[in-house]
Amino acid sequence: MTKSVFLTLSGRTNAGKSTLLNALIGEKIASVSSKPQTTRTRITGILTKDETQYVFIDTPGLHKPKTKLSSHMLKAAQDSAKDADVVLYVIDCTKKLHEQDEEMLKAITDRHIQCIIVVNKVDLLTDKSAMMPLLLRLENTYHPHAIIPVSAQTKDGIDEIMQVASELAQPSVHFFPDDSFTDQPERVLAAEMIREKILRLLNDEVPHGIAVTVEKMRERDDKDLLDISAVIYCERESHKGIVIGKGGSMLKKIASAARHDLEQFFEIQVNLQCFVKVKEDWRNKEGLIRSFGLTEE
Ligand SMILES: Nc1nc2c(ncn2[C@@H]2O[C@H](COP(=O)(O)OP(=O)(O)OP(=O)(O)O)[C@@H](O)[C@H]2O)c(=O)[nH]1
Ligand SMILES: [Mg+2]
Repeated sequence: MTKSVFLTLSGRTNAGKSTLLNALIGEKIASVSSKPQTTRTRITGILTKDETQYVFIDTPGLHKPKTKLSSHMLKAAQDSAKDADVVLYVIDCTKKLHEQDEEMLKAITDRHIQCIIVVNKVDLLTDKSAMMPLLLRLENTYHPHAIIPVSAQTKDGIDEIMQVASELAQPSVHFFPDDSFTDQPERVLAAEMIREKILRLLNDEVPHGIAVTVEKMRERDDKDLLDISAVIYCERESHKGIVIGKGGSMLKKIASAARHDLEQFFEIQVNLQCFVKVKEDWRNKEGLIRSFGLTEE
């Protein structure tokens, strides 16, 4: 008899949801960076172990929206958690509980959604007993199904999450092929890998105003080489200069870091070409947000 369970990762921006998704499924499919609001859309990670299929849904982090794009992101995050069967609510143990944490945990509890609270980044605590007051408070206020301290970075505690998840699986068909680990199209995965490098290499507002689309992705007939051509959209002319850098140096750095990841992921040599264009203030234009695939269907 086959089983399945859908688990939605929810929590504040930067709590480590995408790092956790990658750790859970053992493949790097979601972008991770130290900048807030890294994840922009729902990302599905799939893991099939024996008879059970686990479907993890990564969502944009909870934040205070400042643009139309970030309002869409917040809505996607809130709707996903409220529609979930099981929520993995991720908290950064080095931060104070935020009012958005409290609001979301209350909404989840009120809806009787199964909730596993994942207290992340425990590797940063020298004294583990320092998180006891937080754990007690969470237990007493929200009575979650489980509270699991983990480090998504060192993978400490991942087995415990899988154990609890397996107990929540219900008899059902598998909704995805057993050998797939995401439903993201390859072009979207490739574009996200490039965007992640921009988030990591650039600062201030520049990386948040970037969208990346992959226009072409084709394997050569005559050799083992994958040609990828991507467009990096900036929201201002001045940002375009920053992305390109002096004599093209920044764009070279971005492309070379992205190529390294793409080659590892697709297990083939990659020829990556990146072009930089400007779409003035696109994060506040509904049509452009939609054209980049950043709205919920
Ligand atoms: N030390 C430590 N750092 C972590 C851990 N998990 C994530 N991080 C770091 O925290 C930062 C944010 O991680 P993400 O996985 O991008 O966080 P997120 O919750 O997906 O963020 P949004 O997509 O913005 O909602 C990155 O710099 C990660 O490397 C952890 O267990 N320990
Ligand atoms: Mg994320």
